[in-house]
Amino acid sequence: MSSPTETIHRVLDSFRIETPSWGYSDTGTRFGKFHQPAAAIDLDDKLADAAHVHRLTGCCPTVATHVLWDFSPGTDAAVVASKAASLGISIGSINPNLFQDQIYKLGSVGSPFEMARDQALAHIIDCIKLGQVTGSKAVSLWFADGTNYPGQDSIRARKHRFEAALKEAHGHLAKDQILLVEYKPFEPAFYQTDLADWGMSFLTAKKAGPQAKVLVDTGHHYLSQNIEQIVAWLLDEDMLGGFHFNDRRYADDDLTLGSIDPYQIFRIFHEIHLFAWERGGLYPEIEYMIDQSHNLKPKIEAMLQTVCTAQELYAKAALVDHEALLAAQKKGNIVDSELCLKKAFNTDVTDGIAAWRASKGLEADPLIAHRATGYAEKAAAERSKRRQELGIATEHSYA
Ligand code: AOS
Ligand code: ZN
Ligand code: ZN
Repeated sequence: MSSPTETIHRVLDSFRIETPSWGYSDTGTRFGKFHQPAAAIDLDDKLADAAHVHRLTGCCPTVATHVLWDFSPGTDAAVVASKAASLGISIGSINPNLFQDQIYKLGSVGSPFEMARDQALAHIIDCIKLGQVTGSKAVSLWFADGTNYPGQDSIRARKHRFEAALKEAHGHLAKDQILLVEYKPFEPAFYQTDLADWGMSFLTAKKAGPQAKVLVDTGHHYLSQNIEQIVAWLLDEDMLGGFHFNDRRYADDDLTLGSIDPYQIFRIFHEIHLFAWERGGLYPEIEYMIDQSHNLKPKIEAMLQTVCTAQELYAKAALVDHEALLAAQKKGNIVDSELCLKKAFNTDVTDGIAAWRASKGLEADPLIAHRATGYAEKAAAERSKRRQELGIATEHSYA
């Protein structure tokens, strides 16, 4: 068995996590938005921030983009891709927007209106093409579709509309592209959501075609749901496509990963490491992505905190002694089995991760390194000025 330091080194070498463009800009709740001086204003700012995070962490080479918020009809995707490349990153998952246009009032591909369904499908196909131009692997689908009242629409008819649209979309994928199908139990639909849980995403993805997989957003479950069991089942069925990482206390809170329940994320990672160990160290291809809105925390600090937490929990989960676990399970020794997990979770991996960072020429602590660069202060000064010139609302001054 390799030493903890070697294990940490090995697993972190192949661990990549994608940051979301929307995590760098001002976002809010449905009650309002609080502005931050250093928040990104446009796509150039978002790319610069994502590149800065990658420079400090060495494990965030791609940035997820949102079509509409990042790419408008006039945007030249090839230019965006080369801008990203010049900064040392690339465009990651493409996220279509199937929920903001007025036409989507009753849904997108699930809408009873053919006009809305056609527009939604055309938009998904455009996003697939955009992915081909930018060299992105994943087109990540989240649907706000659903109904608010019993009887509003036929649940089965909506299911069929989804199946038809995703099958059609799948036909447009290039060989190296994947379609990720996300689920969410409620919000904005409050009676019935068309893709409400992993089973619905699973069946819809299966019917769409072999390049479609399920995306697990850690905030998209009912309270107390066992997410690692879902992960284990999806792994076993070769249907786990990726994650949207965040944490939650109540609903889809989009809080910092591990801020509420780090053991939950550890248990998810444990299922992945165990799966790979059983296959002789062969890890499945999984897109690890962050989906958070940093409404109150400084954006870049929140992103760095998230990435570091993900690395820490991924490293800890890799330290589970799988042989000892298997032996304890075979004997029916519940306490020893559980202790295998607890022991790994309680291991301090700070030095091991710092050693990994040093071997990559990175500072031991990306957050401290970020603060030392003065990047946020410079961005705040420049972006505040630009906001004023553009007439965009700015933060409240308590002074
Ligand atoms: C919405 O709740 C989902 O988590 C989406 O994945 C995500 O927040 C969205 O795609 C960003 O627009
Ligand atoms: Zn999500
Ligand atoms: Zn969400």
